[in-house]
Amino acid sequence: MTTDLVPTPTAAPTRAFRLGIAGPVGTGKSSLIALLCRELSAELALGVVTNDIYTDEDARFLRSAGVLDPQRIRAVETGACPHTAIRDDVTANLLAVEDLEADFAPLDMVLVESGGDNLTATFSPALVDAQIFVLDVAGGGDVARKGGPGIGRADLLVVNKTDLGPYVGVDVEQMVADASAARDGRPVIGLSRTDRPSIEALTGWLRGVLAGFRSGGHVAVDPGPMAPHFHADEDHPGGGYVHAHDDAGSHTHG
Ligand SMILES: Nc1nc2c(ncn2[C@@H]2O[C@H](COP(=O)(O)OP(=O)(O)O)[C@@H](O)[C@H]2O)c(=O)[nH]1
Ligand SMILES: [Mg+2]
Repeated sequence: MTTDLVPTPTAAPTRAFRLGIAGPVGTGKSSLIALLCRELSAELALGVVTNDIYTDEDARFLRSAGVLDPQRIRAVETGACPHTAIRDDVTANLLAVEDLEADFAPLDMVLVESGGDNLTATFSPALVDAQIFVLDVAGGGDVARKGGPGIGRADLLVVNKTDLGPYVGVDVEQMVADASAARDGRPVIGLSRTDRPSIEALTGWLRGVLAGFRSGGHVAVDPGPMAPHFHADEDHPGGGYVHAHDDAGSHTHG
């Protein structure tokens, strides 16, 4: 008799589920986190980590929103290169997440907001178990089609502020369809804080992923590194540097 058919028991995860929220500035990441706290804090123990370049503005916004105990919202100040803190050197973020988990044990979920300085910034799977990439209709209907690692391969793409479609001349259905096509069937949700069914689609997706994580069946997927990009160089006006991230997460400044 062999034991080949005996399933290997999967250890239940002992830490909180970590969810990253990435996307350009102003697309509604902080608002989405506030929304999730409002919707889920009665059923889940939550914590939040924000990343800002020089300030703790996102953390202050979320604390003042009154959706979560302010102590459960921690800010990481990332310095000039915020995408680095969620992908290449995640130490400060991991410490913030682990501190929250220790201070408020047991937490069910920690939400991590990216600094949002670049359209193609993605989280490292070493920091988060799953990531949402947020676009908004005000950014234009073409953005979803243009793609990038987060748009193409994040666990969920949110096309936010669908209520603004008529005002900015964007066909929301078409934008969501273009986004779905760019993602090979990965999920896309058109979201507005004023559209109840869309909020339920978001929380439904999240409950599903969380259930998968708890049963040991969830696998963190890396959307891939961001595109090479250009930073204005403050120390050398008129200058700048190209900054690339390869698969190993190393930097080249040239
Ligand atoms: N019309 C509309 N505006 C929204 C929605 N969600 C967020 N916003 C607004 O978008 C702006 C940027 O939101 P914020 O969450 O700060 O974006 P972040 O920079 O990605 O964190 C704020 O003025 C929000 O009030 C939405 O569903 N509809
Ligand atoms: Mg924000």
